[in-house]
Amino acid sequence: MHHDKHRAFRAALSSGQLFTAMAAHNPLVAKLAEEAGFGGVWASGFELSASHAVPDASILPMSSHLEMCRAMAAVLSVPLIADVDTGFGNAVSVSYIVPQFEAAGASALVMEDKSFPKDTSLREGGRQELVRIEEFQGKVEAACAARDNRDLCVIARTEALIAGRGQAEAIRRALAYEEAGADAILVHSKQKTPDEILAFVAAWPGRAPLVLVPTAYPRLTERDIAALGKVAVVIYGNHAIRAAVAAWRSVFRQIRQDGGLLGVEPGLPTVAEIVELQGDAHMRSIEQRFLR
Ligand code: SPV
Ligand code: MG
Repeated sequence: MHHDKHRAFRAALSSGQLFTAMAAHNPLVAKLAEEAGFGGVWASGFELSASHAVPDASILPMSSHLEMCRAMAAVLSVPLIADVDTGFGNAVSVSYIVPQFEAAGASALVMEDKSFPKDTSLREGGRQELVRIEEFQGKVEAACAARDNRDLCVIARTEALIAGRGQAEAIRRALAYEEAGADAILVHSKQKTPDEILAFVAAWPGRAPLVLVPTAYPRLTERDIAALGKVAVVIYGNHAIRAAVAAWRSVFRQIRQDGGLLGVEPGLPTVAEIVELQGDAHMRSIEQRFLR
């Protein structure tokens, strides 16, 4: 059912064209991202945690991440990139979770080299502890060995820059993860300018394509990233939940201010639009065929 999407994502890694993925945390948001023309969807742990009003710090169980992925992949015809955080434990844990995310329909998995339980990357003063390089190589190898479909991509994410360990350590780690079999390397930075990431990309001596998450340095555009040549994927990490929070706050505030609904009505999608997004046409066709 998901094989075409897996093939499409694997092909995108070496296509020479930048693949774009928008964050989502539920199937409706995922469908809207596809509708807007993103190449794929990022099943963001940050967004999932935020949507439960808890920190992105290994607090929600793996089953919540898995169910989000299953539900989103079920409505998508573009690839889903699953954020599996640290792999929810060690290489043994990874060996057991990879088949589950594969069965859920993920076309790629992103696993980061932080220790479990993790803290979120972009928070000021976060607890950023990295596991040993050899330990994470074992986790990458375990992920690659545990997949059934060879087109399922394993993306190793280094948090060396996030942890303040510098470019040399980030490159050392990324090369070690490539050697362990990673199909691509995600390198994350929380610097407010693109300089740190641009320096990493320029210095990257590996063959594996790179993945960037430009949340902290939004001035770097897709055109800039494509021109770098070594980056295959850009992930927009948290813009769905931030857009939603802005919209919810504004509409709720206005209804309280006005003491009624008339003021917000013109700016909202109609109920009919939401019904359509629910897949109403499909249910109507079932009704016609089978309800007697
Ligand atoms: C996420 O969206 O869950 C990510 C990206 O992992 S970040 O929050 O920037 O670490
Ligand atoms: Mg995450």
